[in-house]
Amino acid sequence: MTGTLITVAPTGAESSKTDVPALPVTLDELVATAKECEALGASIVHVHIRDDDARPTLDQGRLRATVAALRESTGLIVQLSSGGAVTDPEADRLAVLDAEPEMASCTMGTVNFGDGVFLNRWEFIVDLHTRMQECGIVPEYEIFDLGQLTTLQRLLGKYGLPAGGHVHVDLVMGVPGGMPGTAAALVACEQVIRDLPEGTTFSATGIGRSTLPVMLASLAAGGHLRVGMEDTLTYGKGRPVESNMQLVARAVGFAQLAQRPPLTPAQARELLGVPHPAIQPATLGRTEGSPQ
Ligand code: KMH
Ligand code: ZN
Repeated sequence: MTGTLITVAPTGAESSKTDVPALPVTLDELVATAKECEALGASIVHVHIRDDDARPTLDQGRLRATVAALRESTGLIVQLSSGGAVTDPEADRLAVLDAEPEMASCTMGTVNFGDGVFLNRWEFIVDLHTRMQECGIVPEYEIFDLGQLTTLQRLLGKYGLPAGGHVHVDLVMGVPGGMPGTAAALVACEQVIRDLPEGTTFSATGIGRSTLPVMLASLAAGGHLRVGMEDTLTYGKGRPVESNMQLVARAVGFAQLAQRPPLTPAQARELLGVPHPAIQPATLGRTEGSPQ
């Protein structure tokens, strides 16, 4: 597979709508963003949701409605965040899986996260991994520091491969408290990823100003890309990001320059071992002029 998997992480749990008016926080905004990003070349959407006051929430009803709406309107792989916000309790984070996404994130360790702590105890990691195995949800293992790759190796050795049998890792680089967003750190991770099960793939995202070096390093090292306003709010020096689409379009451009064009959602499913969705996107099988 020579193409590039492009994940869009449009919202996150850290930025406020007041500070960042372009952040998609309502279901309508999220769905519209997802559709546009899919048209540009994204194949996965990494989802955090907000409540009526635009605050991060893991409300079960909203999560289910979000999964249904994204499936209805897009062909993207829907990946719910089980990380939530640093304040979310473990039980609520585990319950995210009850919303039956095709994928969910699964972080491999505790990390200082700016002024907060993103807590991921070993027992909780095991719970997430084994619940996802039971439910047939494909994990994306989130890695904030080098040693978390060794934790993943231990997890897979003790509890076996994830649903779908394929291991996919996302390097989240440049979080204040985690590994730096540099080419050197990415290469160090890539060396350890070689010790994971054969065929393991990785994507990478650089927080803030590390977005460009991480994107370029990932493409050069054979990795995939995650971009979006969860991770980056500045497009260039003194230039706020206008939209998630702007970030996806830039990633698509770099991927094409690297001769590794974006994978379609169907190709991404094949790569990651994600089954085709039970509910077909509404656009499939629709002929021109048929009712919407
Ligand atoms: N919001 C961070 C505390 C994930 O989505 O799994 C955790 C996070 C990771 O964003
Ligand atoms: Zn996230």
